[in-house]
Amino acid sequence: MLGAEQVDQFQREGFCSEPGFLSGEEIAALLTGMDWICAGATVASHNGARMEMEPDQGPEGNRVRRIYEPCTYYPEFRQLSESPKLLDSLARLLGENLLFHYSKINMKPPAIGSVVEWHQDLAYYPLSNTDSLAVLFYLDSANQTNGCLQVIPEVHRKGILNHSSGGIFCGQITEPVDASKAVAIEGPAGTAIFLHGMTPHASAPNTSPYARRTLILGYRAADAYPIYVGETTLHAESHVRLVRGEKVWHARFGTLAMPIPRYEGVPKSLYDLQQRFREQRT
Ligand SMILES: O=C(O)CCC(=O)C(=O)O
Repeated sequence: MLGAEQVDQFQREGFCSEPGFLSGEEIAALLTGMDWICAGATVASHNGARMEMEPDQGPEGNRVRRIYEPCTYYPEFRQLSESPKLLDSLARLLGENLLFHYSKINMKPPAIGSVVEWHQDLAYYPLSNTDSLAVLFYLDSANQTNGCLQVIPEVHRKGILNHSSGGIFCGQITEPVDASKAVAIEGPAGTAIFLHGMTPHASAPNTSPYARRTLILGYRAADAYPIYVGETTLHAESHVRLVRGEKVWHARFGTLAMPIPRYEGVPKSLYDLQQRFREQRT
């Protein structure tokens, strides 16, 4: 379970981490599950409702970029999302009434793994308050050559930065970001990073020969209610479930403004939105 120093760091800096959170056995079981999910998938033939392929490969290319919502569809992932050791840590950061929010696996395959541009997660799904976080589990050792997570500390209480251009949500921060303040979070496989939903974060493309598979689970306080922004809200909320404590039948409101993302069509993912913005700029 997270200790007092880590809880303090999370509150002060907007993130903390715990190397060794997952055992070798747990990592091996999750990787076996991922291999099973990805088996046989190619650009030309894959289940687009369950995964997204890396774009820069031919029709027979088999490198997966993202697995969608593993904790909804596959029992070994769901079990982790409800494990007491994880929920005990989350309760220290978000309180005793906890909602599971979403899950994904970013595969960052060797040599091709896509960039993730600077963004704050809460810009994607505005809530009535900011008690929301993601836990990122490194399933491979992660460092700067294979695109470990980078964060900008101590800005998570300052509000949502601009993620739009011409009034349309771009999925990334569109104002200048001071990347000189960024901290790269390197760590061995099994490291868990607890990332506040307002903390700007990014990761570089994977140019190394080593994968950087990362399982990401989102949680929020049970009194953080979603602000309806259209179909994307309904889709996201279909994965939400109470994992600890009780449902809370009032919404708690924070004082920060929550910008409402406006979309052109329904985007497939963060990668899709960020790619559209890169194309728009060139
Ligand atoms: O995979 C990463 O490096 C970051 C993931 C992320 O920020 C996201 O998927 O929202």
